[in-house]
Amino acid sequence: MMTQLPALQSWVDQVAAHTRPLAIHWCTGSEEEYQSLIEQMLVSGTLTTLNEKTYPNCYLHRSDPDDVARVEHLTFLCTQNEDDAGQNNNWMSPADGHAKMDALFDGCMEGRILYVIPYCMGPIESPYSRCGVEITDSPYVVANMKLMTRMGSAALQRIEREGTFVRGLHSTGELDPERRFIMHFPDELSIKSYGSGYGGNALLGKKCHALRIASYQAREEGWLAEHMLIVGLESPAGAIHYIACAFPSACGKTNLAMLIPPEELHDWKVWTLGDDIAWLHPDDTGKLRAVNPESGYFGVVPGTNRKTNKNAYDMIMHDAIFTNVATTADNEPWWEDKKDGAPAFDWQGRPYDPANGPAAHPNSRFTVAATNNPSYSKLADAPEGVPISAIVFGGRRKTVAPLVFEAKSWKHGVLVGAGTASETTAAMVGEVGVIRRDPMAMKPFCGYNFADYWSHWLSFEDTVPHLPKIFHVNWFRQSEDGEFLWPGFGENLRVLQWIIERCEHRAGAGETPIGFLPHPEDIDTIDLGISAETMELLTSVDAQQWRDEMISLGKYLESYGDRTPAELMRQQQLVLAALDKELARA
Ligand code: GTP
Ligand code: SPV
Ligand code: MN
Repeated sequence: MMTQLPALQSWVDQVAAHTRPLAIHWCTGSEEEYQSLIEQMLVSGTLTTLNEKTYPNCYLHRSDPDDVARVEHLTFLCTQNEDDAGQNNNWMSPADGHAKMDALFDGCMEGRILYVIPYCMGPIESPYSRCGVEITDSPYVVANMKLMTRMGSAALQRIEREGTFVRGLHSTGELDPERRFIMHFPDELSIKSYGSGYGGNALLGKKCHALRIASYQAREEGWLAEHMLIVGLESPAGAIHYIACAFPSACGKTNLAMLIPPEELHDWKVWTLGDDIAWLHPDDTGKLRAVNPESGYFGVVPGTNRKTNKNAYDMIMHDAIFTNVATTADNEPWWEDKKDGAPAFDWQGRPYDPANGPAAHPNSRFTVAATNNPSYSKLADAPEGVPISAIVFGGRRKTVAPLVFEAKSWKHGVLVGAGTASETTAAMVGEVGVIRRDPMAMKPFCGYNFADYWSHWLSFEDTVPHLPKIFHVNWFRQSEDGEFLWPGFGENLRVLQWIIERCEHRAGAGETPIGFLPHPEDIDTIDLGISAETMELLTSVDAQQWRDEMISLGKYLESYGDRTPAELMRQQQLVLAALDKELARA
């Protein structure tokens, strides 16, 4: 008996009988365990060392070239009733899902070690936290889970105390894209993932548990599990506001969560709580509070440099795992826009040749513990989380969406979130740069029907008296020749300052059909070198273009059928009517 919890022991025994591993290892989460896994992976070739002088304790993993991103087309939700999964998910019946996965798992761990990873998503002592156990045959997954989550003995103790846990079963299998599935059984609190070693497909505590399963539970229990960063912004006067921002994959969460104030705003301080996932709970003072279920980052590498984000650049110079980056002649990791060094070998280990495409894979990733981040908030471990002043939605839009606007109300804010659209990125398998609807940045991650999800969001107005204000941002507006019009990164604090001042009822804005927009002068652009025309463009909206946007959004919302909340359609109609009025006047 490795655990005092019979349900856990018997599940592990059952899985072992089915997958037939060479041995079973129960993870404790200790440093020694981490180091011995690293040693073992260096021997097997799963990892290689990087330059030990400049990148101490950093390792490179080169994945199978066909296993570099999330696979949304192979990710399923298995509920009794297909409608409960909604058209936002691929669906299979639980019986079929189990049958398919059980056939794949049969004997799949022969010759491999089965690792049992008890983990706690959220601070170990927090009532908001939830535990799980991942079984995997991948030491790379164990090492990543160690950096990213609170895993090991303390989590096991909590699991034994509580008796319930999410069961995640994972095997890298043969990495055959034809035999690769990620299945969720929310009613059973279980996950089965086969055939991929990539982050979101394999680190089951992250997207599978903390978003898909957790969102399903959150709906039943009256909270929200969201694809959001959490950051604390401390003004020169010493007031701290916490905000939670939902941007789709590879659209700037990690960077915003670790923002470094520009010179003009150097007396602001920024504290990172989380860079990818937020669990939002109503508290007994009538506010929404957030905890980050994770304790590390699995972040996009390309684009990280001393100028865009020095903290992120420094954070990944020690005690990090790199996946699918290139290397220099000095064996340092290299990636596009690093602005330092030059690639000698590409992400597949071939001598670098531009004819083969980018040196680092566009979705190459770093894994680090959050404690590597110099701006990691002391409150990240606070059981009670932090109160949220504003929720910010956003996406990657070359055109149409202005730099920032504020929703008129909570209900309108839910429409704004539901209407978020963004250009696809390399974080998922598929074409890049195609605009798609990504409501609340949860398209790949909502564990139930989006129509029910919007109703759930709307319901908070009845139960939480002091809800955050809702905003929408777009850092990615481009000129006709493809240049970003807004400098982004640290300069985004200028927009966040306006958001906070709106929360404090101090900043100016103009009311428009789409919400409150800042006038150009409401945003501090001192020393930014941005032209008046550009600011005018970024802080205005083309009524005709937004009307088209609203029409297409209306069709999208209606495509969810009877379940779409009438209130959401009403909000869409209100915006449309206001736009029509404005267009008639013009
Ligand atoms: P996931 O981990 O996939 O959920 O992504 P994320 O939302 O955390 O994205 P991240 O911050 O890693 O940024 C993704 C890419 O966008 C990187 O290449 C960044 O350099 C780039 N990026 C981030 N913020 C900005 C910005 O404000 N402006 C511009 N132009 N690019 C940005
Ligand atoms: C994302 O794709 O949104 C990520 C990376 O944060 S992964 O964990 O692989 O999903
Ligand atoms: Mn993400």
